[in-house]
Amino acid sequence: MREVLKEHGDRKMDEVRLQQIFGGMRGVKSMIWETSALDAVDGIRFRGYSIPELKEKLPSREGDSEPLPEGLFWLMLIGEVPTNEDVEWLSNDWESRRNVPGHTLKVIDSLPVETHPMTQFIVGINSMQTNGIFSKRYAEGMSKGDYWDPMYEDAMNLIASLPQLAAYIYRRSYCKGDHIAPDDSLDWAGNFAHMLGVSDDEKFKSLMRMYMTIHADHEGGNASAHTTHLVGSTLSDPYFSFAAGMCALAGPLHGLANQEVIKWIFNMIEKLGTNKPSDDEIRKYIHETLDAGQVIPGFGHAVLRRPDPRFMALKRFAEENIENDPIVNIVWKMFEIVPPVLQGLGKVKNPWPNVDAHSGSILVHYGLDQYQYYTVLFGVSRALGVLASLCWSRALGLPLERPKSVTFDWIKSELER
Ligand code: NMX
Ligand code: MLT
Repeated sequence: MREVLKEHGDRKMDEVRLQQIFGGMRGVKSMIWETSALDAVDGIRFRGYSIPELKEKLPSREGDSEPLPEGLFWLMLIGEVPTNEDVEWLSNDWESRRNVPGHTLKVIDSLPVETHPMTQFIVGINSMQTNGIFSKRYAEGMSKGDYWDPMYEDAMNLIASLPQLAAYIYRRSYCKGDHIAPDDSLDWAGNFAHMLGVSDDEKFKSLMRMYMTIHADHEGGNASAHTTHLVGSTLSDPYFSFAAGMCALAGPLHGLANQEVIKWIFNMIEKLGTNKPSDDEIRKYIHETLDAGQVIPGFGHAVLRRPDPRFMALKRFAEENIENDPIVNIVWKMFEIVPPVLQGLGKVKNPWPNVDAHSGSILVHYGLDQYQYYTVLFGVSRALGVLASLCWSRALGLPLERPKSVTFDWIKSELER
């Protein structure tokens, strides 16, 4: 990195147009992110591997064909496809690191039980910062060259603890606090499914493994990754940085869209009085939503210009494992009906479904119909990518992020020049 910068540091890599300054910085190349890269047409690649390639190459658990998220984390952090032994080591390492402190459970319990699960999740993560090693080592006086080490320790400890924290929130919110102890014979995602206690069907564990894999990373510019990166660049530790990223994920244009999709479908079913709406009924409901000045959740994307490969992976899972489910059927009908309607508006750059359009329908099928919880699932997965990247940011010694803002007067004066 140093050599390349020394030789080519002033090489132009991009230019910024006025519409990008006002338009949420779409497409402006401005950060380095090694764990994954997003192509507008082909979608996400993790260290060069597409989602179908991950399914083929990453280790899976005996009796299951879905990849283990441990394997993806290894690939993102190290850049190599792990062996079965590597993944087993990582599973055991996370198991030994799992530690949700008692005071975190108390802090969560002190919130009203109807508190949105994302609020509970973010409060919980921040309260676990007392476990932080980076901040302690920094306070003691640590050399810059050592930053990556406690960063890695915090990232690993946090990832190890997130399923238990998240499951605690689920059981507290929806199961009268009847908590389920971890089963250490299971892998990270399988154990998460077990602690949620939603379904005894082994396929639910399989779903969680693939869900935790496909949501893990979406290059660095998305709001949750970018927020984690920005906050981390101040040398805030992984607990603070990831909690900040989760605040970004909780927005309805980002991760919260997964709950909005099922809310939208449930409202439509209630209004129509049937869970088998006709195409015309769905089309009419879509127009009503648009006429009310609202977006169709789960459709569109800031970068993608084709159906999201994560949507297609979930569709493949549903086709293989679910037969004739009313909510899944509605999602498939929407895949046909929504894009031409959005295209007809003449302003939507991507009319195709994103990951959030499909994920909820499969969760409902297995009994997880408390849609306010869905973004927590997305968040547990997103930890894998953003925390692997945070380790790299400290290892590379990337500086404080501090782009330039301008005033409208400055822009007008530039235009007059
Ligand atoms: N329904 C209705 N209108 C839409 C939609 C949609 N699904 N998607 C984009 N538009 C509108 C958008 O609101 C904007 O309108 P206006 O000019 O009146 O403000 C116009 O189309 C142009 O927007 P785009 O440039 O196509 O999209 P942009 O990059 O600004 O935003 C999203 C991307 C994802 C925020 C947007 O497509 C959206 O709001 N989608 C619905 C929410 C959603 O599914 N979010 C999840 C994204 C994935 N994730 O998990 O984070
Ligand atoms: C994501 O997974 O972060 C979303 O698809 C949003 C994005 O990439 O901008």
